[in-house]
Amino acid sequence: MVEKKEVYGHVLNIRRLGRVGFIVLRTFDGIEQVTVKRNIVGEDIWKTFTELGFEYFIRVKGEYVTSSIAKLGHEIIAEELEVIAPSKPLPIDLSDKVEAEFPTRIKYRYLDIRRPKVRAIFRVRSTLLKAAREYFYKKGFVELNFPIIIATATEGGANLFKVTYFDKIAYLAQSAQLYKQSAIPAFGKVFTIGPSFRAEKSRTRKHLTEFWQIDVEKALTTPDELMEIQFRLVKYIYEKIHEENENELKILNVKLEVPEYYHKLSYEEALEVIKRKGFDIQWGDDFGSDEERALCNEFDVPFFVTEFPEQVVAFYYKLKDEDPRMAHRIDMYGPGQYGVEWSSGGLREHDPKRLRERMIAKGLNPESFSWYLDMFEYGFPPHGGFGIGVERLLQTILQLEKIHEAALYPRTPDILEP
Ligand code: AMO
Repeated sequence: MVEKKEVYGHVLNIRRLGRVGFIVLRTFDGIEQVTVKRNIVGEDIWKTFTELGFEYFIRVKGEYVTSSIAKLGHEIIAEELEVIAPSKPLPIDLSDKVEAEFPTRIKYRYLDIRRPKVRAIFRVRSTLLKAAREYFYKKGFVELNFPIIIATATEGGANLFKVTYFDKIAYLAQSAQLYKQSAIPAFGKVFTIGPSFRAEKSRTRKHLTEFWQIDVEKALTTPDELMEIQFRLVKYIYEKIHEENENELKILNVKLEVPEYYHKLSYEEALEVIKRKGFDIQWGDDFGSDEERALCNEFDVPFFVTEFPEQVVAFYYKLKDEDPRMAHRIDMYGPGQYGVEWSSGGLREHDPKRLRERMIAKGLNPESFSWYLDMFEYGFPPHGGFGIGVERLLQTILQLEKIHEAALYPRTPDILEP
């Protein structure tokens, strides 16, 4: 029996050889090849074919046949062809053959996202988010949503975007930190996937001013458990992408290796590695971008750095009882050339008196955090958590040179539109 197929899609490529035409059509979920034969379609449809341009949105119907010439192994021999929506001439090439310069691609991002490569990145991002949700639901975590417009800093005083809030000043949340903690007495284990905003003029391969975090908080936890949860989560995400995005990984030329184990090193051990690589870094410094790059290049599986000096951690981290110079902060890193810091997290201080002291020591005004400090006065369980940067994780998984590629509409100090 002859199989007929009807498809809708955008014209990605057109070629004509005498009385035969070829269209590569980008459908919403793949690519189709169409052959138009003048003797089959007749004069009117042939004319429509000859007038087609790139990105015309068309409907095609015809016989669906296997073909030894067609790249995909099958093609549609058109019997009907209809233009649903024509397109202006394109300002950028959408075929993945000639990639426009980055600023031009961003200027026309609403067209750029139609490219197979870009589309593949966001299909993988969608799998990543779905897998993260699945993982936490299976483990009994409650998904919550926290406010984006807030009255105080969550990560310290700098890097805040101000918002006019009627007759007050409000800020865009730097993270869900204070709010995810506030949910601990009610739920015990929670997560949220939401946006974070940082007014940082960092023009690097790994900074955005708006990015998404997978934010997690759990009562009665330990540093080992936090590392285990993160590693299992990341492994699950890799596995799901491996299972569900074979086609996208092929388009992006990425060979995905699901990590089977992780490494763990102390802050001091990490310093040694960085120093060995020729960097002049002192105890008490946080890792700069180049130092972090050197560190990631040492590993081929994800790794954690544990226990950071007090001066480089936010006020809400718990200090070690036995050595208050050190805090229970744990960062997770992606390995290799595309490796970056994936997450920060750790145990939290839940003694309001000590929290108040930490705030003052870090130049914050405890009065601005009065509800946060007060909540710890009502039977607050010990707890900890972490926040994973979605774009950072995707950057490593898909071997993206710049984090900007992992955001549909990236926001940086230079990019506000579209
Ligand atoms: P931190 O500020 O380290 O910690 O952020 C957590 C993770 O978010 C990602 N990230 C970024 N991604 C892109 N652009 C940026 N400018 C940017 N800044 C951070 C990184 C980073 O590891 N509240 C804590 C987390 C916690 O302790 O639970 C926090 O926000 O992947």
